[in-house]
Amino acid sequence: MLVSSAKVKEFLNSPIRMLIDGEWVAARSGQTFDTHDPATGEVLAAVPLGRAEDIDLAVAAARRVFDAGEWSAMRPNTREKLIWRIADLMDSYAEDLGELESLDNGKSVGVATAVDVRFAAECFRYYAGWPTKLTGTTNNPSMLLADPAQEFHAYTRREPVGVCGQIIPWNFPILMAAWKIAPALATGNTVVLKPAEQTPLSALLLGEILVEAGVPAGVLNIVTGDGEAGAALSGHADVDKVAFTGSTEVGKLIVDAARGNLKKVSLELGGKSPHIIFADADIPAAVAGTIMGFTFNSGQACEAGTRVYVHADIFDEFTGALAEAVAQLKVGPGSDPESAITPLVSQEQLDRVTGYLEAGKAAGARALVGGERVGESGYYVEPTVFVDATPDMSIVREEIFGPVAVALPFTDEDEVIDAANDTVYGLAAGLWTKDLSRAHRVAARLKAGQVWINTFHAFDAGLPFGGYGQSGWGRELGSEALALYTQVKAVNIAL
Ligand code: TXE
Repeated sequence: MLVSSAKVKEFLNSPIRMLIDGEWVAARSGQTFDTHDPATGEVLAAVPLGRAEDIDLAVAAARRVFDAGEWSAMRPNTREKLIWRIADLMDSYAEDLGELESLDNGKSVGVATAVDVRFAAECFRYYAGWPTKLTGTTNNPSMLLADPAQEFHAYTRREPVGVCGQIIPWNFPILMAAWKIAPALATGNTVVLKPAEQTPLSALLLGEILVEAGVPAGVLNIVTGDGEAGAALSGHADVDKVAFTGSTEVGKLIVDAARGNLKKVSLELGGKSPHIIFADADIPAAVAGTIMGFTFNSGQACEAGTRVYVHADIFDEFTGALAEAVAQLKVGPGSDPESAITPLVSQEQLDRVTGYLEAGKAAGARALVGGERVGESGYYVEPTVFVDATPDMSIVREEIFGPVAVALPFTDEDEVIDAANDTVYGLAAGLWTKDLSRAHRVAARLKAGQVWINTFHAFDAGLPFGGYGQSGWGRELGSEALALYTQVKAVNIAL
């Protein structure tokens, strides 16, 4: 394994530690687990295996600091400068963070640096603006039961929720950490973050950056570990809110675990997003957008556009051009700038995706391009487009989380809207057309938290993201995320 960043070399050559109450510590049990390089399957590092006892310590620290008001009562403009400093430090360490992300997750170094790390820094910068802008309202209550002569003055305050447990996945490790930490800190909460066991490293380097920026001890705690640590965090009686990104299956477990103290829950779960190509679309642009839609991050994106509905009049032309372009995509390691399709994150994910490829073929679908694993080492699969599929097949209904799409023909607008909405999910949708009226008409009828028109995967820190249906609860990013991390208090004074 070749590492060019001196910072990453030093990080990997030192014992990996978790961040609890401002200290870099091993797990209480002393146990570790291995994280792997997806390009080769080699062990990258041994990481502390945090368990319930470590979560307890982290929650106690976050609680103490929250209750002391050390963070929430900090002047908003001081908090703003501090969060902005995190973003600046991320920019200055972008290449180190990008390389570490690529090593741990498998994604391309260039993409990790230019997209994941940059967007993560932008997320901190966006939320740095909010502490100085959090306001309540003044109200004019009627108070029908009170003495008509009595006057009142009422107003609302926006207050932090408290200790936030945040559990994140492995597909965009540093970005998901930023989406969670930035709004929580901007609104005065304290945090216990549990990164995914496949990709725990970049969150720890981000933790170092927050410490360097001057975030006080105990405000951000990071406990590495697997689902056991996640379960301990989501079930913890002293955690006020849990934010989760991951599978719909685990999302339901989080809801169950949160019952004990009725902690607030926000969830960003799976998807099976429709991507609709109308007959009047700019075909070369739509082909490129479709490829981006299902292959970005090797398809390991919850919003991936994997159900490609193509108007029957252009179906053969479009899928022919799509297959030709997909066949040109280079499959290779994240360290090679030419690689368009990098390895999947783990052996488990490789097995899951190849299982779907086999299920698709067995059900009678045909791989127009791709359809196989690549090589014997590393977790690579070919980018794949299925045709001849029917709506009941697992490749049409279930989230595959690999570079796999299925193309299905349609003939009219109502029919394709019904097909697009025929899913338990509702995270995102895309459509390609030059007809402005149709674009808005269809966008309004798609049951998805995010609709892209003539583009796909276009994110902005100021635009809310989240799902309809079983894609989740609540919206991250934008001003909407403030609602996840604040409570509103009404204060009413008899004058
Ligand atoms: O996810 P898990 P997995 C989908 C995608 C993928 C599938 C499985 O389809 O193929 O999920 O991936 C923690 N209590 N997405 O198994 O298990 C776990 O440690 C609390 C979509 O990796 O949901 C990790 O930190 N936490 C998705 C996090 O949950 C628990 C991104 C996510 O892991 C837990 C990832 C428990 N009982 C996968 N069990 C998206 N929405 O982007 C595990 N965890």
